[in-house]
Amino acid sequence: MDVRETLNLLNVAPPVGDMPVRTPIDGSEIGRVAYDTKDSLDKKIAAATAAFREWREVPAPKRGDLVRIFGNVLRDHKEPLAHLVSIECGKILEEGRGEVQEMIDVCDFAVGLSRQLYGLTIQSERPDHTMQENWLPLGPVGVISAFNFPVAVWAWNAALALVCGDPVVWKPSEKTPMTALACHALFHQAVLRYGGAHPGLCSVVHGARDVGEWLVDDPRLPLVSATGSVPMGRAVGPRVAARFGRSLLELGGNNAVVVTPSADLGVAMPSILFGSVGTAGQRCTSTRRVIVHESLHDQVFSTLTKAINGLKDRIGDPLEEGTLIGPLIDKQAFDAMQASIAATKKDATEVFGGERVLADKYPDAYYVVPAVAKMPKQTENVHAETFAPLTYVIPYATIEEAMQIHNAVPQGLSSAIMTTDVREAEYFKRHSDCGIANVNIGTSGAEIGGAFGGEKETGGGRESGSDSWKAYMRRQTSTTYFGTERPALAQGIKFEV
Ligand code: UN1
Repeated sequence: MDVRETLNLLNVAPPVGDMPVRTPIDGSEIGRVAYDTKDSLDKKIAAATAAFREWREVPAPKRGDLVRIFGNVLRDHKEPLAHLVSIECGKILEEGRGEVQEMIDVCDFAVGLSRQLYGLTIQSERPDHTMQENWLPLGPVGVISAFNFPVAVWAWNAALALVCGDPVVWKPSEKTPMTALACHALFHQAVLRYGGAHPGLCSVVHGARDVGEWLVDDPRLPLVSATGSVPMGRAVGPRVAARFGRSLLELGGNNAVVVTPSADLGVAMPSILFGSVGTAGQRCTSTRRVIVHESLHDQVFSTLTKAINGLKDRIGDPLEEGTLIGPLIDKQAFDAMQASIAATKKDATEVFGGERVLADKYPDAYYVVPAVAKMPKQTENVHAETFAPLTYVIPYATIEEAMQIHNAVPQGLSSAIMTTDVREAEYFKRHSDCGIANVNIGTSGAEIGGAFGGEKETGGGRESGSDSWKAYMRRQTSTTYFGTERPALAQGIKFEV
């Protein structure tokens, strides 16, 4: 784990400041950064506002050129950036690579969009009139991102915002500031190759909650895109709304896989395992619940726990080849997991795993055996998201009951059904209340091409693919009269003088 060398490869000067940054791999300090003050944030937002005045005038396909170059810079630096992601947030290197790949993919997607951003033509009710709907740049976008996808989620926002004509002011999680600096340095390289751009086009601000609040309250940011917990979203949403800003919220998930009697378990179990223990259960799309037909309850629980048992020696340093489960982000995450397990023990018939491992080797880091709880039914404890590997296996009798259990939680991000019965699959898609509903693949690991996000307490936002770009632009309806007579009024109104 050579942080300095990795930063060198990414052209990042080791940052200076007094706020320590720690790696969850062993809890050691890997550097220090300086937090922004109200004044430095104000200057960055002012620069973004100035950059907007220039950038909005650049034709969208030319804006796409910069994003294309950025995607290529990312391709050239995929390995060291993935390495830094692993070091800073603890996900295994392979998943770090996947995260950088998501950045590259969304850049490609945004480049294509830069020649689209289609509006509409609308038939007018009046003679010699045309009606159009145009999409125009919105303004500087504030992005608040979480530790668990420290670079991809910013890229989803930034690549789209940039082709839409919007500068970006990014506040990364205070747990992962170094990867943000690396992205910023790589973006700077892209700007140089592009031939220059306003320095306020992309900026990074560091800090804790207060910095986030200043950003959220700033009327110069017409859109705030925030990823994090439900309590965070509850704070952000109303504050942005109070100033009539727009927010795009990606909050908690409580994602379930429904396993029906017709499921092909050879297809189902690998997805359930990856969803439950991959990224040490720290994805917003992680599988938290397996709602399984009562005839398979014992079998699915024992297959899952046996698989996890077989992974015990694959828990460890995420940079090491062969590791499949890295550490939790910090002690707070570990304590929250232990508290959830203690509460679950009252409701569960059996709880597997959950214990801390490797404490001798890494006294300041938190590695755990993923936990699985066998539940006789879904209880109140299951309604809360625990951002750690803790999966509940819950039985159901009928598909209607499965969906009732499925939809009973307050979150609505991702869902999946394992079935070979087309009727069950279609019933599930129609009744899942989530933003994502998969068939025979798990809840996590979405591609960038689809709109990503969820309903209910997940916040309703959509990012990355499909028409998510519309959040980064403002819509304008435009009616033009090209006749020579007195123009007609709509609705046939006569106003004769
Ligand atoms: C997140 O956990 O915040 O679908 C994002 C997935 C990833 C993104 C997760 N593509 O699991």
